[in-house]
Amino acid sequence: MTKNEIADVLTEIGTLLELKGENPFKTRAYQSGARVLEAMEQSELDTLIREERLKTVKGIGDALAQKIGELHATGRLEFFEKLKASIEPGLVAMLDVPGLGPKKIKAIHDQLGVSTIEGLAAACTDGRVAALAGFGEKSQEKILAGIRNREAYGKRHLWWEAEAIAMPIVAGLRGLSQVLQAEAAGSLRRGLETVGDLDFIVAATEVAPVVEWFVGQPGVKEVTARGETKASVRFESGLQADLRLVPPEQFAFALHHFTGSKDHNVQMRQRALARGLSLSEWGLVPSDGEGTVKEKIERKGEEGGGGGGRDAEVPAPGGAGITSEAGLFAALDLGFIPPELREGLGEIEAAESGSLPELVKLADLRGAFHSHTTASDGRNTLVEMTAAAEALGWEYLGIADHSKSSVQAKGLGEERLAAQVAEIRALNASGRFKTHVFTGTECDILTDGRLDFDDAVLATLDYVVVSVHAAFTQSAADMTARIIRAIENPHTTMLGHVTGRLLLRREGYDVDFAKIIDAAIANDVVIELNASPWRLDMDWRHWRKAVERGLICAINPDAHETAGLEHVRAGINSARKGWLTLEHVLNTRSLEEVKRLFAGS
Ligand code: DGT
Ligand code: CA
Ligand code: CA
Ligand code: ZN
Repeated sequence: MTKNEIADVLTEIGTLLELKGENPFKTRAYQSGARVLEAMEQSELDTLIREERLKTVKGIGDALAQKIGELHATGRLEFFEKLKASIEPGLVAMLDVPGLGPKKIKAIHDQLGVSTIEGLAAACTDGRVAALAGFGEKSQEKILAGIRNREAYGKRHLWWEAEAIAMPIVAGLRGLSQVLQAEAAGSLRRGLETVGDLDFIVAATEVAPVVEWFVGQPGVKEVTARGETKASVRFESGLQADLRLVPPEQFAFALHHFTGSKDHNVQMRQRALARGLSLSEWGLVPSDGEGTVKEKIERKGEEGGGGGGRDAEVPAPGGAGITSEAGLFAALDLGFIPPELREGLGEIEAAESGSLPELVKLADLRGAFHSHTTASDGRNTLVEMTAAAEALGWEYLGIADHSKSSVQAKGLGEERLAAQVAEIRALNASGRFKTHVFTGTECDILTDGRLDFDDAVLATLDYVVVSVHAAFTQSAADMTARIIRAIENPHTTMLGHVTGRLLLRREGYDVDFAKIIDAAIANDVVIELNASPWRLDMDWRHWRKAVERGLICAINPDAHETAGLEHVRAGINSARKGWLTLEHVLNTRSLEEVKRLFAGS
């Protein structure tokens, strides 16, 4: 295990011990042990363990050193497994309810005997929670709202997490000897920020072994359907997946249909009808107005439309000669529409007139701004982050640690910021990495729209990201005015996470997007597309119109550890869904160009 993974386990142990009501010194030891690890470099930890010197580090005692060593070597810890098993799962689930920490959960459990989410909801509804010391009406309401949200949110999953489950399945399917083609379709393929369920489409020579393999995948908790051409499963995370098996001649049609979206499909079908054709998940056939679609498809099969069998269970394909989605689009006089654009928002018209955008792609990115280091709340050092950016082939990396008002995130004051700037300049001058590091800050936008640093301090930096991190409950008018005031500061380079939303956890604050976008354009301020899979903020639905008006986007990883730099993959999805091309995205530009831009602002 890496140091950050070990730190996660230690933090979780601390939480679970708190949930059990263990002695606070003990729980705190795990939490501070986690912080100590986070502040180290990986290589430092490796050395300390190899030389058996870990327990000499301040904040790490014998017991902790032994556990860290075990996790480092084996990736497992028996103590942790036993601890998890000793706690009722309902109590652990309660940790996900906003407003509930381990101490409160323990109080509820001890005093009301409640150990499930359902029991907790009931105890809130009949007022028992409010009656507990330290709770009250307000927190009872908040807990109940949190449970309701959890139910609504629980039906969807982050794209990032869904993709991590889907990728190995697609690879595994492709590796089966009976499989000719396999793809993940649905909202995952369209790059939507959250996914309801996974949809796999497979063309195979034989069905049974493929279904067998699919339902036997690790993490499958339940097989919810199992038929001749379809199987559905539910994974441990609650995510469900449909597998559909089709004969090879139908693959392109099934892939297109199950990629959706529904709105896109409806428009495609209308377009086909206008050409005297009937488009379905099985094929493209003449719609001669006689009989049902199925009969027509079968008739088409008899005419030899694609070599399909006459078995009534397996409709024969139409669309003779069409073997790819590109072929399908071409048959309807359309250019290939990338999956991300298939939302029924004008992509068919653009494909018809040949004006589809050449969408920005991962390989276009030459660097990124907005990453954190151990100086604030990041979990890798400046050097580690730079090495990771270099490994990605990036020409530049922007550091933007938190500013002093973000106390919880260890925000930097003026002195520490100056020290970091010096450290970055020295690193650049040393020539140790090919990647150039830009000095920056993620500067808090204070309640009234002023910035957390004086102009003279901001002037010492290459660039300035400004973000809201507190006082989320302002009215839309106040929040909009606050953000615009920050945009109007001459030192502001870009605006961070416009709404502060956390997908499936917290709605963003209410803002007037049009006003903020116009202010950004007027002040030459870039708006970030925060690529953290939990944020993807500003939302893709706003980007197309914004860049048409002249806004520039930065796809910002908001990385808090080296692995977080890869979040730009999620950002690219949203950028593509927002119709963005290379010209619209600041971090597709060369180092020299960005340097010039920053020098001029
Ligand atoms: P999700 O799973 O809620 O994130 O969204 P999708 O888009 O993956 O939706 P899903 O899994 O229900 O169905 C996959 C695709 O199948 C969907 O994008 C379009 C197609 N589809 C499903 N139901 C219908 C329908 O009633 N009409 C049409 N035209 N297409 C449908
Ligand atoms: Ca789906
Ligand atoms: Ca589905
Ligand atoms: Zn932030």
